[in-house]
Amino acid sequence: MSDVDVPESHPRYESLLTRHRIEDGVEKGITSQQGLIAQGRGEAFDYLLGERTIESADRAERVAAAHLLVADHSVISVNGNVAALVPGEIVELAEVTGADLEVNLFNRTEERIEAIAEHLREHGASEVKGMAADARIPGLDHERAKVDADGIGDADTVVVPLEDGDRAEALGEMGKTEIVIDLNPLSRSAQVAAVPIVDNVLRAVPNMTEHAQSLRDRSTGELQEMIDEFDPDETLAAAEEAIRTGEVA
Ligand code: PTJ
Repeated sequence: MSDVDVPESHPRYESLLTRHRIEDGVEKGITSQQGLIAQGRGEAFDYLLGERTIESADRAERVAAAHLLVADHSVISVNGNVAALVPGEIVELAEVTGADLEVNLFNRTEERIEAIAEHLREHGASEVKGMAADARIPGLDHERAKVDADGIGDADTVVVPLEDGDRAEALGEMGKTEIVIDLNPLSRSAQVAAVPIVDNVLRAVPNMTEHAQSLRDRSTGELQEMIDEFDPDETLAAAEEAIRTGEVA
């Protein structure tokens, strides 16, 4: 079934379209089979959040944009779900903030790395890292630990959407500033992030780009002040509250 088979009047139109994008991703060899399960998990949390960007997530997205603008070297990590859902949007975020793009997979295969890199290039990326895999994240088993020495290995700030908890923790231990996008505020990835963004990657990525565009002319001092004022625990608590009460927090 293709995108056009979903009637726009369907109450869950967006959600069904998203499922098809993930399905297409699996068919193209971009997304892993486990990506389908991850999508279902994400959908459940998105439903509880009212399928909207809550205020605390919008604030986190603004601070994330500030981080990307002040970073010496920022890298956006791309996995099979992100590549299927927001390929053009992630390329645009990288362009606007000067971040590198690196394919970094949980279920790593060389074929999938290459297919994702090609998919990103088709969406306008000029350079995609992740093929060299000449550095390792300490404390992780072999495949998940592979990163590029001049990419995530060297970065001071990393955006990790839909990340696995162990790797998120290990990246944090390397002293990197981690921006995590995850609809589950209780996930370990969100809990260890300097900036947890509890929002759907579909909404979070374009919103981060918009914030980056509007913050571009701010001084480093102003951006740093915004960063210093941010409290990740408050953001997570607000997301939990929104899920429990249905109130915009
Ligand atoms: O492409 P690979 O091999 O790197 O694999 C990617 C997945 C996502 C399959 C892998 O990292 C994985 O298994 O992840 P988990 O452990 O299932 O965690 C995924 C997290 O992302 C869960 O907490 C979901 O709630 C969340 N999530 C799923 N879809 C979205 C999402 N968060 C934001 N936006 C989404 N669209």
